[in-house]
Amino acid sequence: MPQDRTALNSIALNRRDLVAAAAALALGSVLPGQAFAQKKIVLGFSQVGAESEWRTANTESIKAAAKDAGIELKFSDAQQKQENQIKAIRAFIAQKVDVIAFSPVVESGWDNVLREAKAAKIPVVLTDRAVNSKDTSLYVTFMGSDFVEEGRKAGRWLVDKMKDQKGEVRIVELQGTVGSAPAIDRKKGFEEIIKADPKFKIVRSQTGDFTRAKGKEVMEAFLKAEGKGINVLYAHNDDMAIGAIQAIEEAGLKPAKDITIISIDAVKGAFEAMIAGKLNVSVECSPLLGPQLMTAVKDIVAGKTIPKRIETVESIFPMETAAAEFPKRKY
Ligand code: GZL
Repeated sequence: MPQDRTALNSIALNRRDLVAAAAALALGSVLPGQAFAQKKIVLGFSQVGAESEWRTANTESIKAAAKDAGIELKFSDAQQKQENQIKAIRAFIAQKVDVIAFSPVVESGWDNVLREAKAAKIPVVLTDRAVNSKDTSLYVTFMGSDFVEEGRKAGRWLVDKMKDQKGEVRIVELQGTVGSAPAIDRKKGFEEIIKADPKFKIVRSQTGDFTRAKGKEVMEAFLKAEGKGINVLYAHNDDMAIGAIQAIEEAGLKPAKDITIISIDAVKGAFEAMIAGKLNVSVECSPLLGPQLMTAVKDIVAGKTIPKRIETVESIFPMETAAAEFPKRKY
């Protein structure tokens, strides 16, 4: 009577399993279905808010990249308030996350909470925006754009556009959030370039807080004060430029023709405005930091050394290139 084949098979299977498991362990690999529980990395992320198209794309990039990387993401939206970010960071410390990352809404006021993270031995990554702390041991790396260079790119484009302009070039400026790194640095880079020629004059400059609504409101005030005396609008982001375009049209003027408009981010709304002939140029500021952040988080947890500064490479898009570029855009 042939022995019970099923029983024979199951013994063979078990033996084979044992050999395979031993080999897998020896090789450091893990068999499907026998994955040994590896603790998931937990990342606490405090986001500025949801103030602009750029921020939305940045949040989407971080959430998608965490999922792809198998990292557990604890995400907090600070609604553009520093006190909410500080609260979130303290909560991450209490939860003993593996790494904390955040985009600081403003440059200053972070030393105390970052010292608390350091005391708790939780590494911190700055994404998108920097802090102005003198103690650079309070964070492992700062990854994001060079905002001063973005401002220089905007200035160089304007100087070239106006090279044959003889008279005064009167500029109004919509600044980003007061005290934020992008607002401080984009102003600095732009002024560094235009100061070479005294014909360029910034006649009005005020914050629009990176939002469409505030950008429109402030541009309405500029138009009321300056009438037809505005030649150029320099907006620190596309959302404020798009709000300002509405105000310019409601004032009976032609955006990008009566008033040359320069902005920064190069989000979808900017390409749509350029294709419609209402925005002259947008300097790229990529929000797609998610994959780089997750790589850095994994490297930090693995004990690897990472550069103190990881800079995103970016371009500039004048309206003449917008239609061709738009289909290729990822945000
Ligand atoms: C820049 C980012 C800025 C964007 C704005 O990296 O911090 O914040 O330019 C966003 O659109 O609100």
